[in-house]
Amino acid sequence: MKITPTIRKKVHSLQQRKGKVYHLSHNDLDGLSPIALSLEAFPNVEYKAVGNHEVDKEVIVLLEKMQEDDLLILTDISPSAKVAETIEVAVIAKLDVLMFDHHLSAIELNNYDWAEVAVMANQRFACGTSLYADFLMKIGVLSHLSMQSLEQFVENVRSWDTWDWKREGNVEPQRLNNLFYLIGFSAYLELVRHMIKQKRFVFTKEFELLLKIEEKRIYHYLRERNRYAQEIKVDGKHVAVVICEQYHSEVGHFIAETRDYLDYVVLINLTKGTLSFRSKDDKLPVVDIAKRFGGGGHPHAAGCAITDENIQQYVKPALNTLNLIA
Ligand SMILES: [Mn+2]
Repeated sequence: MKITPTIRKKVHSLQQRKGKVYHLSHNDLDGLSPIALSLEAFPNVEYKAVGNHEVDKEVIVLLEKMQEDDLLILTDISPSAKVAETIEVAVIAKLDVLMFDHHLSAIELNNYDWAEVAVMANQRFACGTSLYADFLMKIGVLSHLSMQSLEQFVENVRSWDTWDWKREGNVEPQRLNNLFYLIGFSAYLELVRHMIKQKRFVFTKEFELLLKIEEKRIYHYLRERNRYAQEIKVDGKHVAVVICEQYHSEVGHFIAETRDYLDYVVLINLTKGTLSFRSKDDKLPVVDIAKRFGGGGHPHAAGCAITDENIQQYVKPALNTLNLIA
């Protein structure tokens, strides 16, 4: 994001409590982490973390609520082409919006001045948090934090979200994500805001114990989900489908690794009404399938809402686990 005098002026007036920051972000680790940074950078922040299919609706609500002094920040998510056009109209009519995303499916939004979509930055995979942190640091609103701790934190999130941790054999990012799931949104925000003010980004003994227990539980959950995964054929592709209400990235990865012959894996979250598609780097890009159902994401990690069409294709076969239980 190019830091223009207009952006500088806006940030300065927001820091003087003139106007409000509305921060809409993704509801995962890479979505919550930018919110923690906003809460440190600005005195008046209203935030919401949502799933990909809720972005359009929420953006419209916020644009209607916003006043000229306010700023809308989007991180790790992007609106549809249609709602992006609605944002552009609002921006021309004097509302301020900034968006930071790293999903390839949003790359065309770079045509708008208010959007920065980068899959890579500084010769590495980028994430929503790293792009937003770079912006906030450049503009100088995080100088009260410990730079060493902040960098460690952002790198953990980046490494987690891009799977670099797996390639580099670093377990710290995974542990941060485990803790996030364990303690929930608000406790995570509180913890992160505390930790980025410490000299280094390290967990207390209590959190270490919690993590140890959770790691054991995840170990069993992955194996259990793999056991329940049903293999089906969809359009000639070999697919595994399974109901999965938590740790869907890990479950998807685990099943794809264990059953190397699969083209892709579908994780079904019935509570949230979503499908997550996962495939290994050398396999079919699943983002095209997600897009067909109105979703989006990365080439090998994508998602969409459950619809009448995909319920027949993916959800029904996953419920057919009686043969396993018997
Ligand atoms: Mn992300």
